[in-house]
Amino acid sequence: MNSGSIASLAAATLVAGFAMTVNGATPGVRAVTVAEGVAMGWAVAFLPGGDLLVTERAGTMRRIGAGGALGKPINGVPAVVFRGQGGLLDLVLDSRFEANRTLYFCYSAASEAGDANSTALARAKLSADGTRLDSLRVIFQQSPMVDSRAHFGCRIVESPDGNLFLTLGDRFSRMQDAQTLDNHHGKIVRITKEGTAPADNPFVGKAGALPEIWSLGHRNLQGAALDAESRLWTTEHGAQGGDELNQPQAGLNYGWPVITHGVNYGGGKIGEGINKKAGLEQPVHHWTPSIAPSGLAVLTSDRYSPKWKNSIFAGSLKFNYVARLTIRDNKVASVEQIIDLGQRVRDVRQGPNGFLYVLTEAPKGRIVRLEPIAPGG
Ligand SMILES: [Ca+2]
Repeated sequence: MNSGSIASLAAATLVAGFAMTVNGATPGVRAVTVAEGVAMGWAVAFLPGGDLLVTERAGTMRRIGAGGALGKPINGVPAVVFRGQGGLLDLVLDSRFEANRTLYFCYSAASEAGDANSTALARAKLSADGTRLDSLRVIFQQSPMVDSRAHFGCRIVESPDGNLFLTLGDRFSRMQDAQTLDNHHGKIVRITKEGTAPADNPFVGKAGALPEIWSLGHRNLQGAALDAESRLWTTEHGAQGGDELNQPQAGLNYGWPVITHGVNYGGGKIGEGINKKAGLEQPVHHWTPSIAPSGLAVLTSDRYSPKWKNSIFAGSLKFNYVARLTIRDNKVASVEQIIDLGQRVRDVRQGPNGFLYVLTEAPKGRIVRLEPIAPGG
């Protein structure tokens, strides 16, 4: 027997191992470190061939090669507002990256005068040698810009129709804006890869409404992912309590700050202190107390227990764990904490190989791959 078939046999044994889950208990996972030393990382993306790209909030984007070595900062990243919660934030590759080398990233960008800022979405091409960004173009800028250090939102998702969803926070000081359509605060927008509003967006043609808006009434969304049926799921931070999982649909209002399951920091009700109202959507799930969710993935692979397939995985900044949620009839049927990483969890993604990857946020953060532990193994 050659070593290749021994490896195959070992892999087959591992698969058989976790398929034989005892008494229906959830098999555990272990965190295998892929890279360490990522400084306040925000997002991780997967290049063809197995390398990773990572963003660091201070404004650097790096390639991580086999063996976990962090590359030098990639040239051509625009200046970011590295202040408060701002900086270089999300990053995704175009679905046809292999052919077009295109990627999208979002960040907090300053106004020309430097007195205000907002979330910008840029498109660029990664050079063939991976050392620089070419053909950079800002395709969207959240409006209006305000002087705020907080609530940039900033998760990007490409849907199969080729449009991009971008989540946008309420900027903290402008929470009431989340209820009106004349601005991008507290919104999810849906745009083409050129930054224009698709003709079938819900508020196209409505007087006074910005045509990019997909949904409204959000606070600060830092998790977004599509499920196997290409439906968008998002998580957002509440105030004190009231973090939410939503499945945002075209034109609907998710309530902030009129309704919330949270309260102000230190106590005290928000607005009228109500958590439901006709015409405003309830979250699919809310966390009270807050977990501070960031990073979201819907598992579509068969790498783990069959029970995990189609589960939603959300990172917790506050408690350093990844939460697994199962959905039945569009309601959360179960929630569990699957792993404690000892550092704030900023991003959770499914890699092209089907494994879940987690990025922790720390001065020396890590990227880990979650691997199933075979019972007894
Ligand atoms: Ca809500």
